[in-house]
Amino acid sequence: NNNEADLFHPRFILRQTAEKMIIRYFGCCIAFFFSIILSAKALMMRTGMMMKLATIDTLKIKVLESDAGAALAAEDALRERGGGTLNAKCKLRLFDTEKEPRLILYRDPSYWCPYCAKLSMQLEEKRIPYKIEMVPMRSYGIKSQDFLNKVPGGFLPAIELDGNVYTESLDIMVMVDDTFNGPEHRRTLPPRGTPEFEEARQLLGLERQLFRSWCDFVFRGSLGSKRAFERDLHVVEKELERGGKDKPFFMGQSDPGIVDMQYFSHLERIFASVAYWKGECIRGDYKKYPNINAFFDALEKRPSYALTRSDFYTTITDIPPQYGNGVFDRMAPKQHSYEKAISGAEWTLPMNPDALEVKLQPGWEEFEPNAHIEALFRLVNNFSAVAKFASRPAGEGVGRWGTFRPDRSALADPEAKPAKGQALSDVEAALSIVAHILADKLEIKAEHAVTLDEIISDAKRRATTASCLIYLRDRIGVPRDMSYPAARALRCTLGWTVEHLQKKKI
Ligand SMILES: N[C@@H](CCC(=O)N[C@@H](CS)C(=O)NCC(=O)O)C(=O)O
Repeated sequence: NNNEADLFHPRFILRQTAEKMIIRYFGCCIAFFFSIILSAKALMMRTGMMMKLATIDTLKIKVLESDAGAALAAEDALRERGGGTLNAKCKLRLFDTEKEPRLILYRDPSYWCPYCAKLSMQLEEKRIPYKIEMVPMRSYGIKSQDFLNKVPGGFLPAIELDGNVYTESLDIMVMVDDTFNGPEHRRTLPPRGTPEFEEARQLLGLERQLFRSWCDFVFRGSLGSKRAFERDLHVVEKELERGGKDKPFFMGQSDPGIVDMQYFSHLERIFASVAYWKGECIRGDYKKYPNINAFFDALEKRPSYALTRSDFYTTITDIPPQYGNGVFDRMAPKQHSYEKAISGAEWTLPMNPDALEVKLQPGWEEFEPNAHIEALFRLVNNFSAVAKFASRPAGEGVGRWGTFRPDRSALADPEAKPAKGQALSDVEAALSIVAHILADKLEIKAEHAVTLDEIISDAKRRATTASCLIYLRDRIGVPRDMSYPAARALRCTLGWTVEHLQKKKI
């Protein structure tokens, strides 16, 4: 009796509605059932991918089990006792003696002071036992009253020899060469009154001239300054021609002397600044500057220099508080790409082995194979301090030191306080993922991402953690913290982790 009239019969409507409800109800149940199965499966998959994070202590043991990690630990242990090769953390250099050193070198903790670097190389090359006291340059912190009582002007470097304090690096180097003149200490300056001594004096003058024309070119950019700088650099290039391949140092020598020491630290700064601000490549251009490049190839093999050398990023960030900002040559065809490369455009994973940044800085090949181990070793052995340092943007005082003070480094926050609680533990968690990626030889695995997402899922916490990792990434200093290849491995890993945190949680 399904005629039209019945369709509006209340019982019919009721029956129809009940049937619909039953169908809907069962439909919902089935959908609900399947959705539970699917999400349980997804959860199981995610949980399966989630790493059971090894503790930092376990990673410490793991890194020590590798040959490269064990070698780093052994070298650090030697350094503690005054032996081993020089790096920025050394505080005692004994050169096989057991006597208390007569000399204390006061230098900046990061090798950012070029005058400290050259004096340090002389002490190493001459194998003079010495102690090292670290004193911050004014752009990075306040000097102790104790140091200011000794050196009222506060200038670095300074030395204390048998209790007397001396300043002015070149004067110190000459005095040191005269004082430590026995057979166990190679001479670094030709004897006075000889033509070689006169030649050395002239070359020292040429270095000052190059220094001035570099300052004029890079920091003032005055008219004609590029030509003047290049002219001086070519004179230096010509001077280095003398000894040929076997004797790549000034005055045709096979070992570096005071003249070489006077040159290298400013040349190092010249290479980085001219690439960054002017788009010109000097180190690495073997065609145009074969002798300057051969000089550095030889220098980089010397233990007195190998681990005190900086990278371009560190140099271009430590130069401005000392010298002012460079003037960009926007017309130079390569300036923009060099600037981008040096300031970290490619700091992410997977690492690009052909990155322009790497091409601009040759001579680190020895450190490249174990770069990830070196970075991991430094990170895990200093984990809690690194995490606290990185957490500063979530703590207090970041930016206060450098605000309205161009003479102070914008990257330094000597008075900043680390974060506590959640923000600090998030940074620790993110850094622990960074450590795992390094331990996995920089290979990104799904579990790295999933684990990070599980631990830090809240958008605000992710953004805060990302800002902390950026803070750390931009403050890794070469040679202070590690070699350039290790710093690059760590910067790239931090870069990837930041990018991941900045993506929305999936
Ligand atoms: N003519 C001096 C120059 C030394 C110099 O300029 N040192 C800078 C650092 S690169 C310095 O101590 N500046 C004060 C400071 O930063 O505290 C020398 O050769 O020793």
